[in-house]
Amino acid sequence: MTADKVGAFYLGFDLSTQQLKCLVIDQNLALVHSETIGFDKDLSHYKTTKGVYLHEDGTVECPVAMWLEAVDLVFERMSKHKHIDLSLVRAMSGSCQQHGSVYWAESGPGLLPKLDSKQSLKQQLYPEAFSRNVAPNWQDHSTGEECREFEESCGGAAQLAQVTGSRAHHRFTGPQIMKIAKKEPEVYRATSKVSLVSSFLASILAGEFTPLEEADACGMNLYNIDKRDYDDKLLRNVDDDTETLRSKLGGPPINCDKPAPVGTLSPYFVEKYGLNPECQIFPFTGDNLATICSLPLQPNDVLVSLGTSTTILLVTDQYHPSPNYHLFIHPTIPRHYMGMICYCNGALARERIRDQLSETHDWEPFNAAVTSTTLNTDNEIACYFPLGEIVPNVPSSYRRATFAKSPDSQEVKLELKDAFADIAHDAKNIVESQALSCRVRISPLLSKDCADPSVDLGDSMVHFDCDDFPLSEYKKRPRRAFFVGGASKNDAIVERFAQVLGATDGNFRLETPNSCALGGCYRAMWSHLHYGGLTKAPFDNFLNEQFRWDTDVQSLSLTKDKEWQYFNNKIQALSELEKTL
Ligand code: XUL
Repeated sequence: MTADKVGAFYLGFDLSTQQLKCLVIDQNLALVHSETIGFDKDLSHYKTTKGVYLHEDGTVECPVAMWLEAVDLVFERMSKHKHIDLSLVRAMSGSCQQHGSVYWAESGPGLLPKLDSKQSLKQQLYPEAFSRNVAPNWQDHSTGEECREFEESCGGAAQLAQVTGSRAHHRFTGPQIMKIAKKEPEVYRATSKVSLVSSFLASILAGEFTPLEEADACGMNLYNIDKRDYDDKLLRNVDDDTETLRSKLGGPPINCDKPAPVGTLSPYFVEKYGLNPECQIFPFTGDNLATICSLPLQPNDVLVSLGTSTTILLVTDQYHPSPNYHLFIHPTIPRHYMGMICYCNGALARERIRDQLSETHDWEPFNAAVTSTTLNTDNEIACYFPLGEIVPNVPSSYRRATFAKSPDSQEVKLELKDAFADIAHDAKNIVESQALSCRVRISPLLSKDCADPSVDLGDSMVHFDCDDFPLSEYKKRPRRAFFVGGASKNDAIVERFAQVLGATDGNFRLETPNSCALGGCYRAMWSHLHYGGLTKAPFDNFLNEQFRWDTDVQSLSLTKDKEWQYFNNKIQALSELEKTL
């Protein structure tokens, strides 16, 4: 495509909870090398458990020095491999655990440009550069009080979600900094700058303090997405002196609309590990945001992760926030957002029903029920939440019902049941209702032109979460659906999900062991080429063209219109059923 691509490497990091990973790709997006530092194993002297320290009061944190050691170690190991010439690395970017925060002392940022390659990062930065030795981790649960104050200051959960894209969450960085300002005032005073984990790693690599990246900054409950600026009302929860706090946050975040490097690689790494002094460092982002950059996801495409829990990531131009899910500014597509819908109940709930059908935990009877064309569940609807659910936000509950539409009105009448005719009905219903719940939450996040003109759903009002919409809102269909995670290997489950969601342009299945770091590689490569004028293609078009469709994804059968339409009839019933929870 360009001369620049000859012999080029791009690095993508993933600083996650349990490990630091670094992937090397070449100019054809082929994976050349992968290096992983496992925190518990490779840096066992920090005595972390799965990368963190867990405290009884719900505090969960990570030692910052461990991350510094990991960065040196990953380069040290990579520099020993003959097949990767690190001097060919043109650009780096990456992904980090979201919401975590690193606290720099007054002298910290000033030490970064002066690092001596004869010593280690830890020797030179730790502890002097930091006002706090540990970084709050996203699993922290200790900020209930702070979350309440954040929501009250804004008029409630829905209002906070409207401003920042999310309601208050324990792990979000605003409540976390607020807790430190309140409970450790001397630490807060001694803090000159706060980084997110993503901007911390970018700062280390660039050898200078780097502001927060805008997409990741949406995970703080502090950033006003509409105004694209920190929200003073929210900042005041942490510090009445909002100017001081803005300065601690390093000024305005890095705008994601156009790719620009935060700097070139620090001389420390150039001298120590033989990298190129012109290697560009592009902004790092959060892991979920990097995951959507690892796939050729275009607006109105959805990624369905069928893991222990079900998570949906999607690309949208619709800013339609909800207290039940998250919206972030998209890290690489201007004027777009990433929607993230996290369900608690996924595989576990399905497995309970599987085990009622098979003592040996065999999926066969379950799958046979899910794909059965003779098992009649047409007038059945059910919810299976062995764990409290986030979407809808309800305690642990089970509901089963049959429903009927009254002939003279559009109303749907439910009759609650203790059980269906047999457990096979539950198998079919759980997969369908999990998928239908996704469908109705995705709809308001799809562009208006995703509405299927061939169906008429009528205009009866339906309610989900904070939304009251006419049924016609749910005529929308995503463009493409990508399935990942353990249960995506189960044909029966994934096919049924695909039918309920009704993507118009294709269903795909793929494995994503490296998605976060790979998203970093792709962002580094595209940003480098775009910034250098070597491609004009927007990120999503670039990746669609370059993506290794032949090897990296499996195409599944296209959903037939009729298969999708079958579920139109169950939308009102699900809405009515959720009202009973
Ligand atoms: C997202 C979240 C987790 C972490 C995991 O809001 O908290 O997915 O990002 O690293």
